[in-house]
Amino acid sequence: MAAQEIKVPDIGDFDSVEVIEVLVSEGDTVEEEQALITLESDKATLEVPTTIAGKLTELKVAEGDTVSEGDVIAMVEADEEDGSASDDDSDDDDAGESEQADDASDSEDDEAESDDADDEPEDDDSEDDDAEDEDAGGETTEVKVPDIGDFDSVEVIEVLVSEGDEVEAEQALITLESDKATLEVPSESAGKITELKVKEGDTVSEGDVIAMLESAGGKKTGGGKKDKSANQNKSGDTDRARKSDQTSDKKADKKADKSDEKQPKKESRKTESDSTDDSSKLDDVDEQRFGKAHASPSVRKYAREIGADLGRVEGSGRKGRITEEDVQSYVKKALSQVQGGGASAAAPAGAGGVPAQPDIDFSQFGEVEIVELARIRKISAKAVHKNWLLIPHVTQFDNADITEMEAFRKANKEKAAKDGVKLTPLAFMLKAAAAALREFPDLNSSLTADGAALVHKKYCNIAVAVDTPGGLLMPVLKDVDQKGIYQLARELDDISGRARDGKLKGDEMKGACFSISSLGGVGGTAFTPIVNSPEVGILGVSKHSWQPVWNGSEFEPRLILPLSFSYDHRVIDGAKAARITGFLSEKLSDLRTLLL
Ligand code: CAO
Repeated sequence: MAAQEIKVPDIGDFDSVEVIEVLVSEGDTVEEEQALITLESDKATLEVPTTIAGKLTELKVAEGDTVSEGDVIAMVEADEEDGSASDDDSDDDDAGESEQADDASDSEDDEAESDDADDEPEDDDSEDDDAEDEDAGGETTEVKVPDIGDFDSVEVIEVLVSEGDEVEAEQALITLESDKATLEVPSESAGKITELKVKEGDTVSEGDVIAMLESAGGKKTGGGKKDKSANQNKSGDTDRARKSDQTSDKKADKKADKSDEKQPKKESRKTESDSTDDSSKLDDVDEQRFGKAHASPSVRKYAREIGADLGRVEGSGRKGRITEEDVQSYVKKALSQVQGGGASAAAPAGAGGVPAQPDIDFSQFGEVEIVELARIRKISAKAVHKNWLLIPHVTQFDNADITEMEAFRKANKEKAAKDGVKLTPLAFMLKAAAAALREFPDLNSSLTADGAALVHKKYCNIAVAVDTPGGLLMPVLKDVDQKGIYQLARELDDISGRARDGKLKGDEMKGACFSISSLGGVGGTAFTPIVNSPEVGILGVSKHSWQPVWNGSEFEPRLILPLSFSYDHRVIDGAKAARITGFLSEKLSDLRTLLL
């Protein structure tokens, strides 16, 4: 059987379009409607499908070539069973009965569609004529969908402008996406958008008015006129395209579907836009980012079907194009993250784009030993991962001059020890933190689950990070504001000791309003502690050191304590955070202020 030419169909108002991807190879068996190549202009990406099923015997184009309507891109030897059909395709007059029926339904469909078009847009057209006439003296014109090739009822996936926007000539106003193409509809001239006639989720066809444009330069050359000539051209082009294009059952099915949809055209538009509003469907998909992703229409369609956010997928194709395999491996990774448990399982919805931990066989590089994580470490790993992902963190650094505080502590340390109290700087910090929680009520709060309100707490419980052999624990000291420094030091010693010995009770780690993590006994100059949700702040304390401080006339040695205050930026602003650390610094620098 002789191979048949597969040509570039009517691709609308474009020519010399670049072949950016060849999706098949010579010798491949192809299905009818299977995309063979992807074309990309500066405004559109579209796929050229084969019109017949069979064996691809020759490819006539390569990536980087440019093609126009009618160019032969490949030779396909039709399958035996498809032979008659494809013969029919190549010669409409020979069309078999069933295809005639298809054609008939096509033409009925077309008629019905043009009726539809007549119902609404014809009025618009006459208005348009008026508008054009007025254009000679007036300024507002209709911006219409231009010749978009062999497509109609194409979905508006993005509206790129708003009413009142000033636009440049050629600026894209909306993005359309069919199962074969995505393309932008530009404004033909500069001006102001006075009215938008479409919204995301609507479907449009050639000639539909998408916006009203108040021309910037007075006279408008008339998108309408150009559209009209495009329309006239198109009727010929479209017929030709139909003949050389597919009259497959698939298409007939699609047409049938369309005619079903078509009846209540406005209603179906509404439904589509309603479904766009369905948050469960597109909850995690950033539509703007999705729209900008570099991917072919079929990959876009595929991503939409499976709910993958293309904007998060890394493209491995030429110039970073996203392939179907890229989408698959993105989804696979996201799923393995959720199903695999471990720290990632705690990731909240919407954090699905976090790459999964790769499973690496390190033994290929040298000897290794697998050590199971302790139970506490596993639990705290989940918690810190969740908090890290959920909370927008900022850390404010500051210093406190604790020269006097340390002198006071040291002077009382021995006496305290006789009373069985280990007096460390942390007890003073607990007291200063309690004062800050009282002074800044938002610091002693939690966001409600819907993020719409703050729960202000009237009690003052502070958790302290304790380094234990099994991992990090956060026992809670209750009612810190009501206790003296000795008592706090005693309780701290007791609770941290029991934490290390694994003797804490469950409720001793609950109900904290705020946390302190002190690495002062260990070392370091600063760090960024992670807030423990639902708390909104945590104070990190590093090792104090003697530093020269200018007192106005000379440098003086002062004992400086570094503070690292991490906070939830949804609740606390930067300025307030700086005030909080300033407050803490002041309290620690002069303990007498704690009495005020
Ligand atoms: N700068 C310098 N020295 C400090 C200090 C500071 N900021 N804070 C404490 N020290 C000193 C103490 O004074 C003590 O020395 P002396 O005995 O001479 O007085 C010594 O360091 C050891 O103190 P400590 O660690 O026993 O007691 P503490 O009250 O300071 O801390 C506890 C108790 C439970 C917080 C601590 O043992 C601990 O586990 N710290 C680790 C916390 C942690 O891992 N945080 C990171 C979590 S991830 O965010």
